Amino acid sequence: MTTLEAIIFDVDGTLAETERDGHRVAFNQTFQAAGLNWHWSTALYGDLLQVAGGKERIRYFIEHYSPHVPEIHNWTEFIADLHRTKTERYTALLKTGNIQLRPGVERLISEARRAGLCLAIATTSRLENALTLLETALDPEAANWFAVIAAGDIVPHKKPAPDIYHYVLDKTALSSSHCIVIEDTEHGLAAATGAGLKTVVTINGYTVQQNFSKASLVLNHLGEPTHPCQVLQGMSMNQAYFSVAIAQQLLTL
Ligand code: XBP
Repeated sequence: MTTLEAIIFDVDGTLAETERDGHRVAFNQTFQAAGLNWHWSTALYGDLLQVAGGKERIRYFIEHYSPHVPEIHNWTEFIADLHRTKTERYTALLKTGNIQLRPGVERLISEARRAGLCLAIATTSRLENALTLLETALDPEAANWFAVIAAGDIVPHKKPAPDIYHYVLDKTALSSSHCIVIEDTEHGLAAATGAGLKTVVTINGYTVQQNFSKASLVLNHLGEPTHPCQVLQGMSMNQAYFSVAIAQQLLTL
C-alpha cells in the first residue's frame, strides 16, 4: 500500500475565498489610489483569473483590455510598484478578519497534524499573503505547521506550470506518490498533476465550470460532520466530509 505522507494545499480559493472579496478589492483600491480609472468588476476578475499572479494579471489587463494608461517609461517597475501597494492593501484587508477559511479546512489540517503528516503550501500568490492568511484565519503560529510554504516568484513559471509543486517535492524530499494536493482551479490542477500528484479539487464560484477531468476527486468543499460536502466527480465517500482516511484511499486507487 502507498502510505499517505503529506497534504499540499493551494491557498487562494482553496483555503479561503480570497479572490473576489480580497485580492480583487485590493487591486481596485490600488488602482484608485494611483489615480487610474481602472475597475475590475466581479465578472471581469473572473476572466482575469485565467492569468496566475498579480503582476502578470495587471500586465495582461493592460495588454488585452486597452485601459487608459498614463505615460510610463518603465512598465515593469510601474507594475511592480502597483503590485507592492496591492499586497499591502490585501494583507491589511486580511487583518480585518473578514476572510475566513472554507468549510473543513481547519478540521483537515488539525487531523493531518494529529496523524503526523507533513503539510505544505504551493501558491502563486506572494509569500506575505499566504502567511497573513494563515496567521489571521487559522492560528498565529500556523506558518510553523507547514514544512514548506512555496509562494509567488520562488519558481520561474507560475501555475499551470508544475514548477511550484516540483519545488515543494524537492524541499520536502517527498515522492509524489505519497502526497495529496488540494486545489480549486483548472490551472492549479494542471500544475499539481503535471508534477505527478493526485489532486482533490474543491470548486468555488469562479471555477465551477472548469474542466477537472484529471482530478482524483471533485467536491464542493471539504465538508464538516455538521455541514456535509457533495461529491461532484470521483468515488463516493461514506461520510460527510473529506478526511485523512479518504486521502489515503485516493492514493491506493
Ligand atoms: C492565486 C493567484 C494569485 C492571486 C494574487 O494563486 O492566482 O495571483 O490572485 O496574488 P493560488 P498576488 O490559487 O496559487 O493560491 O497578487 O500576490 O500574485
